Amino acid sequence: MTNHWIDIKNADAILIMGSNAAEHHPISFKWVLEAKSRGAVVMHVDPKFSRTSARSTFHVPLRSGTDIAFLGGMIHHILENGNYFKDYVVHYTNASFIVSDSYGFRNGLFSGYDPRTSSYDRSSWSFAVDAQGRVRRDPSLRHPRCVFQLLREHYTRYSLEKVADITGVSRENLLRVYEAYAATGVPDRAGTILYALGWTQHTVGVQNIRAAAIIQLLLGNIGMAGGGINALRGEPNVQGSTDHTLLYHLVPGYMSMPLADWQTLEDYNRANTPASSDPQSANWWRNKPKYLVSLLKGWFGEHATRESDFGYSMLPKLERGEDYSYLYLFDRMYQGLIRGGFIFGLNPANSVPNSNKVRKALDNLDWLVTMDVHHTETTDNWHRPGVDPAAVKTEVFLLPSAHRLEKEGSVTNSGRWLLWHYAAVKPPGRARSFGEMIVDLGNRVRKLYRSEPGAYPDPILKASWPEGYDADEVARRINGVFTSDKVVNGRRYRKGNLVPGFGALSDDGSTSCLNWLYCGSYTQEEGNKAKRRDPRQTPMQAAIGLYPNWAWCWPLNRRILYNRASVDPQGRPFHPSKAVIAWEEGSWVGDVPDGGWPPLSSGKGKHPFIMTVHGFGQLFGPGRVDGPFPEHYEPVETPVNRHPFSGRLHNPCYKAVTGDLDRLAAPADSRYPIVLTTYNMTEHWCGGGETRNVPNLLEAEPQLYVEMSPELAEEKGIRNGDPVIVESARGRVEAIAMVTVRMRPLRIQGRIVHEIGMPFCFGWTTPGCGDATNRLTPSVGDPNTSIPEFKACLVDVRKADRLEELAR
Ligand SMILES: Nc1nc2c(c(=O)[nH]1)N[C@H]1C(S)=C(S)[C@@H](COP(=O)(O)OP(=O)(O)OC[C@H]3O[C@@H](n4cnc5c(=O)[nH]c(N)nc54)[C@H](O)[C@@H]3O)O[C@H]1N2
Ligand SMILES: Nc1nc2c(c(=O)[nH]1)N[C@H]1C(S)=C(S)[C@@H](COP(=O)(O)OP(=O)(O)OC[C@H]3O[C@@H](n4cnc5c(=O)[nH]c(N)nc54)[C@H](O)[C@@H]3O)O[C@H]1N2
Ligand SMILES: [Mo]
Repeated sequence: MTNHWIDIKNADAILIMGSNAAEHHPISFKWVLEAKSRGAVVMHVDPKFSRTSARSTFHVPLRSGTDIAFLGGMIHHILENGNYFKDYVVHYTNASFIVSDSYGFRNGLFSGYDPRTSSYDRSSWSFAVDAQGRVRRDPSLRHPRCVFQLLREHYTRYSLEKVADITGVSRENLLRVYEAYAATGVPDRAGTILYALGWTQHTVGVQNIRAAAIIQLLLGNIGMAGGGINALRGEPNVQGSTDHTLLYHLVPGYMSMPLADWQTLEDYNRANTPASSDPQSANWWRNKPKYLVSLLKGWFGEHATRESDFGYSMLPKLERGEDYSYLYLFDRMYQGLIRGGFIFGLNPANSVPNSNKVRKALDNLDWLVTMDVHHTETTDNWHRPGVDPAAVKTEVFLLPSAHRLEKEGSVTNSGRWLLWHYAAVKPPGRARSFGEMIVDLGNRVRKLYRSEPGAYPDPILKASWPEGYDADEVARRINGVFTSDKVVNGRRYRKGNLVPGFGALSDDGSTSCLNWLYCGSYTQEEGNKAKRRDPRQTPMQAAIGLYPNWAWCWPLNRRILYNRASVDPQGRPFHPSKAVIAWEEGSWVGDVPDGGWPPLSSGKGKHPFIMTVHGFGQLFGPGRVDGPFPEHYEPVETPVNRHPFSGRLHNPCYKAVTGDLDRLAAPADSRYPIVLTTYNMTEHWCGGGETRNVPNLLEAEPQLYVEMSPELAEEKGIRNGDPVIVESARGRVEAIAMVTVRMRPLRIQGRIVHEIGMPFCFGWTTPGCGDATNRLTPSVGDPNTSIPEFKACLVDVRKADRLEELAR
């Protein structure tokens, strides 16, 4: 989230799209309702009517996978009706930048596309520069090659008629949302966008969010109280684990994983440290070498020296273009390329797409170590229905592991707050926390390497590895310490002292830090700030619900990101009664400003979007692999075979795993005419491995069901409560029909398209509840993130004569 939970109450308009916030993020929704009671309009745009819709001002159904068309129409509406916040757009976004002549867009493809590799050479998506190397700008926004005009041109194609044709949303409903939301494009109103999986789990997932960013920048809603783009994160601590890198292509703190073409630290820094010649651009990532060297110090301790490139050579290097996300991992496993592995608190046999294939892939392992609190479809894979356990070679270990209530540590919430959790009870029996198991395992491997050195022992033996696991010690290492005595800002620090903030991190080896974003969370003076529970605030902070002394948030306890965009160039808040920061008597008050420089008008200020090279919010965003402007493309499996205004039906860069079990339906495939979307459920948690073992939750939601409209049910001769079979090109699933007006038939390109919805939390280890919905979903994903397209695929549904799975 750019903002945080409480801040939602400050919004005048709330667009919830791609999330069932009321059911899956009840704390967010508490603040949504607070905003509503203060007069905010709350809009839910979602294929399914849910409890979120019920409490919104209104709900608008749309076809899964068509959000860019919907949002593109909104961009068009904002530009045509002049609803944008002109001063903000001119001063703070790249609307005025002139784009180089090499950039182009034709018939659904941006310039630089190579059909052989299905990827873009992005060099043509650049800006025109002057003789000093500075980007050319036209603040009047009239230049035909300026971003503003190219944006207008791109989205002129998204007329109401075309958008209605794609999304299935009526013109009236489109206008209702557009008008209500565009009304926030004035200085003293703010709108927020709340999204989650309904946006990310698509082959255009990242571009869905880019489209939202464009809208928020046009309306001047970023940096404002009640504004922002707010990802409602999922699993407890998914924010923390992303920050600390559960993703294969990053190292902690959102820095790139080394690639094979960057053999030395110098290569890495050259490729990854952006340069800006504009003195008014903070270009924050220019500091990356300091963060990387401090990270290497954290990993390799005394072995990280300048002479050894701080241990950089010991890091594994990825081949450019190789994908190690789980779609590809399970494919490699299926191909027999992986011999063994560890699975911690994850139930891929249920939660990963095309789970028939995933289950077969697991059979190919020689050994598998699982760590869970229960038996799941993954831990017990070799007992699954229709399989002879004796025929599966895998040796499986199930290590009893502590439940989250049985261990202490920090959890980072969606608002980037670090919150310390204490263990409520000790784990039973011999169960231990993941941390303890990993540290112990690491030490045993180190011991083995010492006694019988294998190939290349260095990364293992030279790692700065603790003797035992201690959450507090890890928190200190994450914050970072000085590795030699040092004076910073006139203060003397001793070796081993905690680093006060990332401004003090250095690339000379004098600091170690496991995550620069968390630097400042644990200090000499205040200790572990994740433990702070102090409600004090100033009246200005109280006016917007900011609690700066409650816990700590990254970066530097800044609660609202890009908050210098909430003030004019003189430092005066655009919205005085909901000011986030203000320049008063020579300093900033309110939230922690993103950079303490004086206001821009002083000539010594910096542009507010400090994480971008130039310092401007990116309407034109050349950083994504699939285009600088979001473009509507159909899901990989789509009920239509024609794009109403382009020659490209699909995202030309989408990721797909190919193999004998990765069958896909053709566009408008007559065998699979129905759109399927999948979702979480209030009463269960994700794959259900935990909640199906909680009797009252299982009693509340005992069985896999399919939500379908009465119109579709009638067409198929299905009644509420009937057993049905849902089939895709990949699998077949039994479920109970839930006939409900919550699902609506949609009019798409002149004909009726039906969409159905299913939860994915049921699995065969719980008798009688049904089995994985993910046997239906495809292994295709977003080209930037490889997140699977769980939210839209094609199926057919028919009445079943006989129950098998559900009767088991
Ligand atoms: N009780 C409970 N709470 C949970 C979870 C749980 O399992 N149970 N899971 C947690 C986790 S890990 C996560 S990631 C979050 C998930 O939180 P959410 O993303 O809110 O949950 P989902 O149910 O997956 O999907 C959200 C909505 O997206 C809609 N949708 C589907 N396709 C589209 C589309 O193409 N466009 C749009 N606009 N909407 C679409 C669905 O109809 C659904 O209403 O919830 C977390 N909270
Ligand atoms: N079709 C479809 N598939 C999806 C999604 C979707 O929307 N549609 N959503 C995706 C998303 S967003 C997510 S996050 C994944 C989730 O997928 P998974 O991570 O596979 O599912 P979970 O059920 O959250 O948990 C996995 C295991 O962790 C165990 N566990 C829970 N708490 C603890 C604990 O405290 N300690 C230990 N040791 N173990 C514990 C549980 O018993 C469970 O077996 O599913 C993804 N899959
Ligand atoms: Mo999730």
